[in-house]
Amino acid sequence: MKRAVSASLLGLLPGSALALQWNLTEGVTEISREVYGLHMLIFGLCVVIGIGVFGVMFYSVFMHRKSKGAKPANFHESMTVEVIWTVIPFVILIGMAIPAAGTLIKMEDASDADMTVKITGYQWMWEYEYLDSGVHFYSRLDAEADRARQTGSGADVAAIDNYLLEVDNRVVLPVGKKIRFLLTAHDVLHAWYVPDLAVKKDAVPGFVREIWTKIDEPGIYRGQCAELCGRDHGFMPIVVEALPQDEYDQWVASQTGGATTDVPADMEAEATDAAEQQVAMASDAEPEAEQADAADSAPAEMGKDELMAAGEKAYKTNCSVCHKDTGQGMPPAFPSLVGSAVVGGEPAAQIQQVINGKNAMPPFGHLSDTDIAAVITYTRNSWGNDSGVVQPADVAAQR
Ligand code: HEC
Ligand SMILES: [Cu+2]
Repeated sequence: MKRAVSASLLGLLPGSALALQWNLTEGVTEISREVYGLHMLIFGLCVVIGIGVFGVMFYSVFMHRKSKGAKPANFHESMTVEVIWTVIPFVILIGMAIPAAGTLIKMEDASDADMTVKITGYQWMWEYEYLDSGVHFYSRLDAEADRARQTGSGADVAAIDNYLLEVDNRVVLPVGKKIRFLLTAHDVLHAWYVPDLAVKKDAVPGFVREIWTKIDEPGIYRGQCAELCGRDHGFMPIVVEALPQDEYDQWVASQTGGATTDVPADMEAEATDAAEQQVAMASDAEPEAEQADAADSAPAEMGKDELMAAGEKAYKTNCSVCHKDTGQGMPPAFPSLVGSAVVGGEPAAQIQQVINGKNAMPPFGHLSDTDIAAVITYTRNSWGNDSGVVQPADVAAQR
C-alpha cells in the first residue's frame, strides 16, 4: 500500500510502523505522475546547476590560489559576462515554466466530469456529499485513535494501524472516472490534501472551489488537512478508497439503501457488530424474549441505565474535548452543561443542536439515533442535572 504523507511528518511518530519515504510520491493519477515528473526534472536541473557552479568555483579557488602565484584579473564591466549570466538563467526558467504551466492548466480544468463530490471542512472533520447519488456522510478521526490521542490515555499508539490516518467513514470513489470536487469550509480555512492524487487545495468559508482527479488504480490513499485550522488540525485525516466501478456501484447502493445484497464484507461485519451490540444492550435491561426484536428494529425503546452507559461512552468520545468529563466545559467559549437551560429544556431543541451543531459546536448528525439519544440522556442526568430520558425514536423524529 502506498503511504504518501511527507517524510518529515512520519519522522515525528516514534516507533511508527510507517516506512519513511523521502521523495515525493509518484501517486496514482496522470496529474500526480506529471507533478512527479516535473519535480524530478527540476530536481535534476538543480543538481546539474549546483555541480556546475560549485565545480567552477572550487576549481578556480584551488587552481588559482595565491600560493601558486596567481595574479587576480582586474577588469570592469564585461558585456559578454553580463549577457551570458542573464541569458542562461532566462533560458533555464523558460525551460521549466513551459512544462509546469501545461500541468497547472490541466489541474485547473475540472470540465466534463463524470461525477461531483462536495467536500466541506469543519473543525475538525470532513463532510462529503455525492451530488449525483445523494450519498452523504461525515468523516472523522477513527474512534480508537481519537481515544488514544487524548492526554493521559496511556494507549500504545505504535500498536494502532495508521494512527491518526484512519477515519470512521472513507471517501469511496470509482477508478477511471473524472471526479470533480467542490471544496468549501464551514468555519475556518482547511485544506484537502491527498498526496497520491496530487490534490491539495484550500477550503475557504464562503467560497466554493473546484478540483478534480481521475484515479487509475484501486487502493487506499491517505491524506490530511493541510491548513493549520485550529487545535485539532492534526486530527482530521482523509482516507480515499478507490474501487472498481462495479464495487463502487454496490457501495453507493448500500449507502442509499437501493440494494442490500452483496454488501462488501467489511460493511456486513459492521452491520453485524451493530446488531450484536444492540442485543448486548437489550440483554442488560430487557427480558430475554425481546432480544430478537431489539436487534431487528433499530429505534427500540431503551432503559435509562443502558442509555446512560452508552451515553457516557459517546460523551467521552465526542463531547468531552469541549464540554469536559465534568460537563463544566471551558466557559465562555464552551459552555457548561451543568444546569444549562438547553439541557434542562425541551428535548427537541437539544436534539436539534446536537444533530446540526451551533456556531462553534460542530454537528453530530453522523452519529446513530441510539448514540445521540444516549449522549443526550447522559447529559440530562449527570452532574446534578435531572431532566429525563430521550429515546432513539425521539431523535429519529427530529432528523
Ligand atoms: C468542538 C467543541 C464542541 C464539541 C465537541 C461539542 N460541543 Fe456542545 N457546544 C460547543 C459550543 C461552542 C457551544 C455553544 C454554542 C452556542 O450557543 O453558540 C455548545 C453548546 C452545547 C449545548 C448547549 C449548552 C447551552 O447551555 O447553551 C449542548 C446541550 C451541547 N453543546 C451538547 C453537546 C454534546 C451532547 C456534544 C457531544 C455529542 C457536544 N456538545 C460536543 C462546543 C462543542
Ligand atoms: Cu482542517
